[in-house]
Amino acid sequence: MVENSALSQAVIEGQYEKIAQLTNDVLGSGTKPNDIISEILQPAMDVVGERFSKGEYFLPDMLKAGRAMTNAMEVIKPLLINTGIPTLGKVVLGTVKGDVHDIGKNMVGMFLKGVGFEVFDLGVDVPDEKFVEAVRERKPDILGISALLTTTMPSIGTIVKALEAAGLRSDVKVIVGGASVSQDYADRSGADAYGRDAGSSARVCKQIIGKGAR
Ligand code: B1M
Repeated sequence: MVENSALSQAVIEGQYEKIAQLTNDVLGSGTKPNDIISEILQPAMDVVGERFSKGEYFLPDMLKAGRAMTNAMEVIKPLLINTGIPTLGKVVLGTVKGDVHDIGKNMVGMFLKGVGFEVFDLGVDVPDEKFVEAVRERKPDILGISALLTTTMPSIGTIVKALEAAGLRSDVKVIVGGASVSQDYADRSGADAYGRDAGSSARVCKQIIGKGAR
C-alpha cells in the first residue's frame, strides 16, 4: 500500500501542508484509522529512515516528514480518543534524555487514552530523575519510556535502577519501546514489558496491570 498511496508519498516527500486533506481523503474512502497508521504512515516513516541511513536524505528531510506525520496524527487523533470508558489506570510517559523523537511516544499516548488510560506526558529529553519524580508524585500504575536512538537507549536501564534506588520500583510497571528497542533489550534493562507499536502497547499495558487478556 505504501508505494502507491498519495498519502504515503506526501509523508515521504515531507509535503506536510497537503497531509490533512490527504488523510481525510483516505479516511473518506473507508480505511480505518489504525490501518492508516500501520499500513501507510509508519511504513512511510521507515522509508524516510532508510533514505537517511543511505545518505539520500538529510536532517531537514526527516524533520519535514516528522511534521507531515504529526499533521496526519492530528486528523486521526479524535477518532482514537475514547471518552466514554472509565479510567483503567494512570500512565506517565516520556522520551529519555538526549532524545527528541516524540512521534511514536505521542502515538502510544493516543492509543492508551483510546483504551481508557489517563496519560501524563513528560515530553522529550526527560532526565532520569524527572521520571522518578513523576512516579513519586503522580503514583502511576505504569511508567512508559520511549527511546529511539542506540545512544539514548541505556537510559531505560538507568531509570529502572533509579526507581529501585528510590524504593519505587515495586509500585509501578515499566513498559519501554522505540525503533531500536527490542523485547530482549527491554528484558535486559529490567522493564516489565516491551511495546512494539502503539496498538500492541495499549494491549500490553492492560495486561501488565491485570486488566486485559494474555
Ligand atoms: Co531521527 N533517527 N534522528 N529524527 N528519525 C531515527 C530514529 C533513525 C533510525 C534514522 C536512521 O538512521 N535510519 C536514526 C537512529 C539510529 C540509531 O540510533 N540506531 C536517527 C538519527 C540518527 C537521528 C539523529 C541523531 C540525526 C542527526 O542529528 N544526525 C537526530 C537525533 C536527535 C535527538 O533525538 N537528539 C535525529 C533527529 C530526528 C528528527 C528531529 C529530524 C525527527 C524526529 C521528529 C520528532 O519525533 N518530532 C527524526 C525522525 C522523524 C526519524 C525517523 C525517520 C522516524 C521516527 C518516527 O517518527 N517514526 C527514524 C527512522 C525510523 O524510525 N524508521 C529516525 C514513526 C513512529 C510512529 O515510529 O517512533 O518507532 P516510532 O514509534 C513506534 C514504535 O517504535 C513504538 O510505537 C510507536 C508507534 O507505533 N514506540 C513505543 C515508540 N515509543 C514507544 C514507547 C512505548 C511503547 C512503544 O512504551 C512507552
